[in-house]
Amino acid sequence: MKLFYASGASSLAPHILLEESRLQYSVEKVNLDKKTWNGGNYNLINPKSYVPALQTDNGKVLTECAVILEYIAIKAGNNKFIAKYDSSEYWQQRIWLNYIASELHKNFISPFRKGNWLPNTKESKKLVYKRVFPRLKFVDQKLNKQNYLVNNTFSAPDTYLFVMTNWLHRLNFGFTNLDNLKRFDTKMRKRPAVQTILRQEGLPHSLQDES
Ligand SMILES: N[C@@H](CCC(=O)N[C@@H](CS)C(=O)NCC(=O)O)C(=O)O
Repeated sequence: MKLFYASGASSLAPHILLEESRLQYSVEKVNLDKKTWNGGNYNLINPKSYVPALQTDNGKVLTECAVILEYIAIKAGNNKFIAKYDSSEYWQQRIWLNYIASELHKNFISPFRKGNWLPNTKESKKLVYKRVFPRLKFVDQKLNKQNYLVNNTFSAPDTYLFVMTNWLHRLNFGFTNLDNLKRFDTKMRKRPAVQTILRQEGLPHSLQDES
């Protein structure tokens, strides 16, 4: 499997899950400004023009972070990162994947930027915080007395949620009134796979704070 990623972008979630899974994989860095990668035009890989994209072993290209995470989790086997299809845990995990994709991920994106980018001005940051805070607060309440989203056990959606808490750091939003999320973020950062991938990806691709 080959993951197309940009440092610190949502592709961080499948990158971490691949590392956790111990499946064989390689990565290709994408330049989101130029839409290029080592092999040329990135839009030929993903015409949607964003990361993540995952090229499977049979050459298919999968897109959409939540779907890629489920695919990796299924490939990893043993229901370790995604529960058995149709179990109540499975549906809870699917609900979280979808919630993070539609209610959090996209709300972190500023309408004032070209492309799907995090906000970069004081005004746009304010607006984004206003939109993400109530949704983050909901997650925070669900994490009360829980280390991870479903059954207190690490699974695929936790990697996606970690991208969101990582963005809280990146945007200097902090964790005021989000104590459980802060605990989650700290816990995730202790996982060896998370440490390895954060080190490998290095500085985020786009955060040039112009405020
Ligand atoms: N719906 C997509 C959104 C992916 C997305 O927004 N990716 C951002 C990085 S987090 C990106 O590549 N933006 C580049 C651009 O739009 O130019 C998903 O869930 O995977």
